[in-house]
Amino acid sequence: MKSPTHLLLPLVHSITLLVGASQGVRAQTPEAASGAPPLAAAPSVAALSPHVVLAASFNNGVDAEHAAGDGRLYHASTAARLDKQPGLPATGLVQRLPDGGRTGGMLAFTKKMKPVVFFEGGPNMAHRPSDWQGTISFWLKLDPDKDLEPGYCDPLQLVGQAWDSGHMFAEFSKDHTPRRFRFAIRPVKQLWNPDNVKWEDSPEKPRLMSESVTPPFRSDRWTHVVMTFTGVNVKGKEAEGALYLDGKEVGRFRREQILDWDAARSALTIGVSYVGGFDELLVLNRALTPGEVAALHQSPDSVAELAGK
Ligand SMILES: [Ca+2]
Repeated sequence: MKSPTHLLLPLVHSITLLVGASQGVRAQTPEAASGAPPLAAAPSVAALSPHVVLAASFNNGVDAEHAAGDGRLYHASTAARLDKQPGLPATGLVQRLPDGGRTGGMLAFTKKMKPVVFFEGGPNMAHRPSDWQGTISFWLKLDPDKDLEPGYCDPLQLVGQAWDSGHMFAEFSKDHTPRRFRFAIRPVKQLWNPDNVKWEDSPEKPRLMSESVTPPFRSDRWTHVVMTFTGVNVKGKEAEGALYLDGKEVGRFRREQILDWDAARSALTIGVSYVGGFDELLVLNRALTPGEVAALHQSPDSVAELAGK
């Protein structure tokens, strides 16, 4: 039996196509042109569709609707990911709920836990050993200061075969009230932290991350997170990262970024030490512009619009 949400996905895509077609007609008819909405000038979210490499709505299951590689969601007992199994951990500490998401179903993380939940990396994050760029988009629902347990929390990470090989992450800080929210890219450890300085004390931080000191997360609504990056893995040249919350740019950071990865062992981990709702994950193979991020934020269902093909 098909769920209503399942039926809706192609419908939404069809509407998108019809809107696009009607805009084409409108441009040729004077009476319609006078009533053309200002939206006509905004970047088209549907046009980004060819750039999607991973899309997961969690509406009909935990696996991705669209994936350039293996679209199954996995879990493993530790961050080393040596014993991966499909699906969510049997402990039930993270569950897929059939509704309550930003659209349809969602993942609900109820307690800080040791097992990690992840999609495989490589093609699912359009990994490139040189001049890598991309965009990660997802939605969170929580009150960080009430819901999170002590310690750092990374709702999303891009990791290689080992943490010290370089990584990217979205992070709630651990010692601030309110908790700060960050997007960081850190290259191989010897390049940024050979003396093993604590992260909060690192003089490199401004070049490695952007942060919001008063992020807008709330338990009664969904907040949109977008992280973009360009120029990663280019020797002698600065890469750039950017963080957006609810469609607005928080900040940018620049530094040479060399991540020494075995791409076959890379992963996109979800909900590390996280407690709250997670929904609508999209990964694209290029960095979106601020205008495209704003358009994506306005999309009522970004996964259906971009991956409902
Ligand atoms: Ca959903």
